[in-house]
Amino acid sequence: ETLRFVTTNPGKVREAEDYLAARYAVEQFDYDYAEIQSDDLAAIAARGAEEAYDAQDDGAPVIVDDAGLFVRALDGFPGPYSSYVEDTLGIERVWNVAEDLDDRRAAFRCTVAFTDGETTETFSGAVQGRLVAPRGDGGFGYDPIFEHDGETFAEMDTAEKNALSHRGRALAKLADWLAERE
Ligand code: ITT
Ligand code: NA
Repeated sequence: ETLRFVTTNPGKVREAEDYLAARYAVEQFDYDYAEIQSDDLAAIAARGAEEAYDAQDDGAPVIVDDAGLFVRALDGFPGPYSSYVEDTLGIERVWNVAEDLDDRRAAFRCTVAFTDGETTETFSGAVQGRLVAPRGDGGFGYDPIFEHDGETFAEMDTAEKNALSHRGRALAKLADWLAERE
């Protein structure tokens, strides 16, 4: 059975394979759903999943993944604006801002929304870390400046990142829920 992962980001699909490939053929669905203005990642993801579900023709289940970087000393900024900030400032300049902070703690948060047209469920995960000067060339997005236990996410391979990450935690909950429904 096909599962469409609605995202413009192939890095997310790569990370999801580990959790979903046993059950589904995971296909990237490069559809830009309307992100509603909200600071609630679960609300954004659930609405996005339902919109994308309706936009395909064959009724395959879909998932949407909405994530962000929340910097503690900046009251959670960029949070829901993480994508815009990465595209405009870029991670080097985010690091330049973070470098001037005494407290460089940050968290990644992720919500995955699943819908099969009948049931919509959301699953969330978070991971704490701190911002550092960029290191590593794995992963994507803010991974080079996010350090957890001495390693940046960009220095980890997919399995290591998944075992710790916001997305890995959300996907593990989704996989458990899917297994229980069978
Ligand atoms: P889609 O919305 O099409 O899925 P996106 O990359 O814009 O792709 P998000 O809005 O969820 O996805 O991501 C917000 C930002 O956070 C964006 O700049 C991502 O690169 C970044 N991001 C998300 N997950 C990340 C992760 O695991 N590691 C590093 N950066 C991440
Ligand atoms: Na997005």
